[in-house]
Order: sequence, then C-alpha cells, then structure tokens
Amino acid sequence: MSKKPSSQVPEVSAAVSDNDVLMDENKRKEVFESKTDDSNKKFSEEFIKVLLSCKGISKSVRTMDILRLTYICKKIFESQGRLIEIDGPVRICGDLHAQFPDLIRLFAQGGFPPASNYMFLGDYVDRGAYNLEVLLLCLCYKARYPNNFIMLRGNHEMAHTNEKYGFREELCTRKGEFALTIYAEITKMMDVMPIVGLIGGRILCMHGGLSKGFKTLDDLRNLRCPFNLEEECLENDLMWSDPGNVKGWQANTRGASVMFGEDVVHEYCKMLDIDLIVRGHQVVQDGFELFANKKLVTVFSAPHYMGSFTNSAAMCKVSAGLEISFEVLIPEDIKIQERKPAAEATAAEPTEN
Ligand SMILES: [Mn+2]
Repeated sequence: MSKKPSSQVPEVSAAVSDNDVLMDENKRKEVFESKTDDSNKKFSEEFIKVLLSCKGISKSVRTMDILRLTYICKKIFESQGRLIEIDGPVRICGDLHAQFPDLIRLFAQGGFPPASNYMFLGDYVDRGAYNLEVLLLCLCYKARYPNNFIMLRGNHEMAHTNEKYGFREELCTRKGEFALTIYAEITKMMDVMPIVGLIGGRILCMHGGLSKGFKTLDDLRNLRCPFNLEEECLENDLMWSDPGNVKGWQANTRGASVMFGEDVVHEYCKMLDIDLIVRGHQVVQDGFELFANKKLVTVFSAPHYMGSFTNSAAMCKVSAGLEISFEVLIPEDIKIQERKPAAEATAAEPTEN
C-alpha cells in the first residue's frame, strides 16, 4: 500500500497521537463524536483483525484505539438498558477471566461473530494473563454487532474487584503513563453495562443469581444505574449471589451477597413465568451444572481455570425455538495427557507435514 498523505488519518491506530488530545477527556470526546457510524464500523473490523492475529500478548493495541472502542461501547450499553431482551438462537457463555486462547477456542467451536449470536455472562477480566485481549475482542464484536453480541456485567466488571485480581495491574504494566486514563474510562463503561438478559421471554440470564430485591421482570427493567457497588442491593445480588444446598435465602459463604436454594429457583420461575435461569460465577467441573430440576444452570467458559483447576468450559446453546443443549470444551493439555498412552495415537498422526 502506498504511504498515506499526512492529512489522512488511518482508521485504526490513532486518530491522533497528540498527547494533549489523548489525555484530555473533552478533546477526546470531540474527536470520537466526529466519527460516523461507518467509520466506527470499519474501525472495529480492523481492530478485530489486529486482535485475532496476535499470538499471546498484543503489542499493537494503541491507547487511543482502546479509548475510542470504550467510548463507542459505553454509548451502546447506555442505549440498550439494564435488562436486554433478545430472541434465540444464541450461545450463552460464562466466565472468561482473561483466558484469551480459550476465548478463541470458544469462537472456533461456536462460530466467530457474526456467524453465531452470543450472550456473555460477565467476568471477562481478572485472574488470567490476557485481560486486554479478551475484553477488547469482546468490545470490538459488541461495537460491530451490537444486537447480536450481548455482554452482561459480572462482579469483575468493577473497579474495586479489578484492583485486587489483576486487570488494573496488567494495565499499569502494559500501558504505563496511560494506564490510569484507560482504567478510568473502562470503569465508566463497565458501570453502564447491562446486568440481566432475557431470551425469548423465557430464559433469564445474569452473572450471579437471584435476589430478594425483585419480584417482576419490570423490576429488572428498572434497575438503577449507577448504584453503590459496596451496598447490599438487588443490582449487586444479580452479579454476586449463588445457588446452594440451602432452604430459602442464606448468607453467602463467599462473604458477599446471598445464597438461594432450589425452592427459591422454583418460586421465581413460577412468579416470573420463565423456564430457565442461566448464570455463571462459579467454576463447575464439566463447564455446566444443572440445579433445581433443570430450572437453573451454571455455565463456566474458562477451561483449566487459573491453570490449577481441571474443569472443562461450556457454552449453553439456545435454538430459535428455545431448545437447550451444551457444547463442552475439554482443557487442551488434559486432552493431550489422556491421548498420549493410547496405542492409536501414533497411527492417527497426520501423514502430511
Ligand atoms: Mn464472578
């Protein structure tokens, strides 16, 4: 490609490399607001290519691009409301926790957007090594396919969690003097992410679980934004609570929010006139785990979680007619360990290469 004249601004990689604009919120806003929808579309497409081509940690992700993407997605999240309603077909994925190679494996299995629709249940960041890659790729798809790529908020889409579990630290290591500006903007964007999803009016999705604080779907449509992240309230329960072997409601052993029993799941399904609750938030060995006579399922999509668990990852596949099935990904290195002793392993080796 011929060198662009200096008056033309390349789409990805920084409208402006001028630090004044980069560091000034109002100036940035002016630049981002001046972009057309078409230009933003092209920008996210180019950004997706950059991220999909990176092996491991990306060195080519620019601060201005991160800020622009965050700005675009914040506006989309704000416009889509607290409870986001879609129809099937869609694949529901649970926690990702910064495991970028595994996110790619999920897309390879389920189809890269827009071949399939997705609803992610939150916890994109923290714990793993690729916070930026996982979050940015998801945000790129959100920006490019806002109605087919749904991102709910988990308890790791919060500044006070990110401070403890790795995201903030990774940003500081990788982004130096710009880290805190990026962090502040991403935090503001996370604060307006939707918290609840409803598929076909029958399948309710959230990161954590139920709360005493709501009785109707309208209560969920009217969730507060913003709210105090440290307060015990409906919004936080939806991102923090867990099902458990208890009767009714109990204090949560994780020290935040509540636990609810099978009886509560049945009561809420009846009260809300829904068939199923899909949530993430807990590592489960097979990637998914049914509860309360199949009225609730936990989905977890980070295989071999933190390198110390042996869990599989799963996606919950919802058809257009709202039938449910599961796709399970076995952790790569465990699969290899299991294969090695098999006699057919050698015979099965490809003859080419
Ligand atoms: Mn969680």
